[in-house]
Amino acid sequence: MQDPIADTVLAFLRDADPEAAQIIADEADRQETTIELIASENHVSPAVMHAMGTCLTNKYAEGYPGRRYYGGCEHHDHIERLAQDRAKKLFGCEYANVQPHSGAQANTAAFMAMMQPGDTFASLILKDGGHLSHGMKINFSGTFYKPVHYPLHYDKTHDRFEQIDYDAVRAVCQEHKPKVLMCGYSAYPRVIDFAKFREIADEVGALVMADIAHIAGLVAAGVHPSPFPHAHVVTTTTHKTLRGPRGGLIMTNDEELSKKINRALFPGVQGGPLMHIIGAKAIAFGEALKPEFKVYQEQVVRNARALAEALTNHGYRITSGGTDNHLMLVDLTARHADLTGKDAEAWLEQAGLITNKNGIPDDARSPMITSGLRLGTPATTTRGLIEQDMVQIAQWIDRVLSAGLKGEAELATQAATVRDEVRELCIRHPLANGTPVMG
Ligand code: DSN
Repeated sequence: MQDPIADTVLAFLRDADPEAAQIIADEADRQETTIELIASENHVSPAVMHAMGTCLTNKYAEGYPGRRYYGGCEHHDHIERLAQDRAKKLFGCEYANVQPHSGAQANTAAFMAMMQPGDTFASLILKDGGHLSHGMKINFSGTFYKPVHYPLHYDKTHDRFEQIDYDAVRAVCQEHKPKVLMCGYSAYPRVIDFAKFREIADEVGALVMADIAHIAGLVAAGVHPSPFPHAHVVTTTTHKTLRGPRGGLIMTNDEELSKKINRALFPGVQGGPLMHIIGAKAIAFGEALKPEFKVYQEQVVRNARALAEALTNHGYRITSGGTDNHLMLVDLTARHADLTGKDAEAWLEQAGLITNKNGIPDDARSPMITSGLRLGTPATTTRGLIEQDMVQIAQWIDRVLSAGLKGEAELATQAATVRDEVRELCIRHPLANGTPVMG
């Protein structure tokens, strides 16, 4: 790890608590020597990493800057305002709440600000690329509110096959008259037409909520269209493409909604904010405002395209025919009818390629098995990998999966060989703990 502070921290922890230190060291080694292809993960910079380990964690700061329930919050007010100001500049909006502990908590507060329990909202169902907080039955969103779902286009002959079908969105909204129309997804590889969502919402008197957790970094860099000014409320996580600490963020241009959001989040959903995380958010937003961040995000998208194309050349099918953003869904059954996401995830992990199984649209298999893999390029790009490396990764993926289909012995041999090659690539592209080495 090219981060002397991390090494010093680990040495200190070895003295303080060798047992915990060893687990952390093992995880650092895992991250250093494997290729991270999970679309929602990234490697933060040393500055973001170490801000999380500062004295900001020692303080209760319930409330908001200038209106706290505890004394001694002067510096916490400053850091929270800094994070708010940078978030507003980054996304071009008027109000930002930087306190959500996570994207799901951000969504909970956004729902409470816009709806009463029992109200109807429209969203994409989890199995088609949505999120559990977009209406899953056992989640708060499906328990306390009434979700109705718009489908993807399932007609293979349609030019929007496996993409958002805006006519279907309109039909669902006209039938159910939702209070909120949600867009923004966890496994959707195409550009989202926020203006179209607003047009449909206006027709039925709904508010638009955009959950840009996955594409926030692309949006911040101008590599994906912005949900502003179309969405009434925008939620996101801060740790995916945005490459900040694990956490959430809520934004709006509407003053009344901003007051409702603030009340909903605290005291409605959360107590004391995680001020060390808010400090790290301020630093991450500062990094994202720099020109290098745009260069990084452009490479993320180029890498995703290169990986999708290379996998297609190996006989895999990329759902919707490709990707416009940082992720893709790979239909494994196009390569071999018996391939499942569950096996592929496990086999690839043996070779040091970290992925997650994921349902594909209209998947016949259960979420614990799946016919697909979700792959993303934010973390590999942070590591400094480029298009030619994506071609290599696609070849590794195919070698491992082809061997797995032949049997355990073939898999063990091939996975071990690929594991060595992966390790060698990782050594050539060490993690600077988030400092990207472009090109
Ligand atoms: N669990 C996240 C993901 O992997 O996409 C969504 O919150």
